[in-house]
Amino acid sequence: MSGGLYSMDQKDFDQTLDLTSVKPYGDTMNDGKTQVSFTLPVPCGDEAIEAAKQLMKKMGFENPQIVYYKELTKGFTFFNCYGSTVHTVDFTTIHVPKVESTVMDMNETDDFIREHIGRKIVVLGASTGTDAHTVGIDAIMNMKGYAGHYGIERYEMFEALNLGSQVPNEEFIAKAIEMKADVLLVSQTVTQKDVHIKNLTELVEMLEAEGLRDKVILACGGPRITHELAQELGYDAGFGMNSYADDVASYIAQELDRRLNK
Ligand code: B12
Repeated sequence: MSGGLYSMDQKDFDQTLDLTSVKPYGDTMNDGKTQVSFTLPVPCGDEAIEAAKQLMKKMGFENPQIVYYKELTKGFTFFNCYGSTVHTVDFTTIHVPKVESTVMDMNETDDFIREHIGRKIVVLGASTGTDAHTVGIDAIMNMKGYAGHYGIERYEMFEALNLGSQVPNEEFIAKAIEMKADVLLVSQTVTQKDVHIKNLTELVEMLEAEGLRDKVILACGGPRITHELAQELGYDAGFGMNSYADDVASYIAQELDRRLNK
């Protein structure tokens, strides 16, 4: 994203900004000021503070300051640190793959489906595998909605079922077959030891084995999911933090239209 709005607004703001070598901003442009927090598995004390400072320097921070530290439990110390990073990035060369669709509100999406699909779209959602987090998938599907955005259950032109959390992939697929689902929505929150990768990949492999993969729109979401990762794992789309039902509902409607009518 080079030029355009950014350079105009920012030029008025500060003449010293160079989008080809951007670094964090604290008090003055290009000061690199950054806040970092971490825990070291060492006893709380002067040696721990010195270790944290040395680490900050190795991470590329000049003038490291430990502004807060506290023993978490015996043998573990938590730190808040400030420092000035020496590193920069070239903002003008950044390209992030994103879901390509026009975001519409609930009524616009319902109208779009009536006009282009002519029937309700069947959506099945769940937080799958061992993942116990329900709030993300609820935010997308729940009738009451989330942060002012009604969930997919509220839309007139979706028939939606949310199976909740810890749904095994076998059960998820069996329900999808029973409902003749057009769309499968998978939520994954826990990413420790890459458990999400294993689970998301397993679902794709099972759908392929059942001959179902090409018959559904398959999307996943979660705080550490990106569209790029989702596509790498064999999904049609991925939605990360700050995504809402409007985003995914618009995408589903337009993607199904592309598949059925183009
Ligand atoms: C609430 C919570 C819990 C609750 C969950 C209750 C429930 N019913 O959901 C409980 C206490 C059960 C819990 C348990 C655990 N938790 Co927890 N939990 C959280 C917490 C505090 C909030 C999560 C949340 O609700 N976010 C709000 C929702 C709205 O945001 P979201 O999920 O990101 O969803 C949005 C987007 O991501 C996206 N989205 C999400 N899903 C989908 C799906 C689709 C299809 C689409 C389109 C979009 C989409 O849209 C949503 C709206 O914008 C987070 C920390 C945090 N502050 O985030 C930790 C956190 C997620 N938990 C964590 C962990 C480690 C666990 C446990 C493993 C802890 C343990 N050792 O037992 C267990 C997991 C057990 C299991 N088997 O899964 C870690 C995960 C770390 C990691 N990288 O893996 C976190 C980050 C805490 C931390 N800092 O360590 N947890």
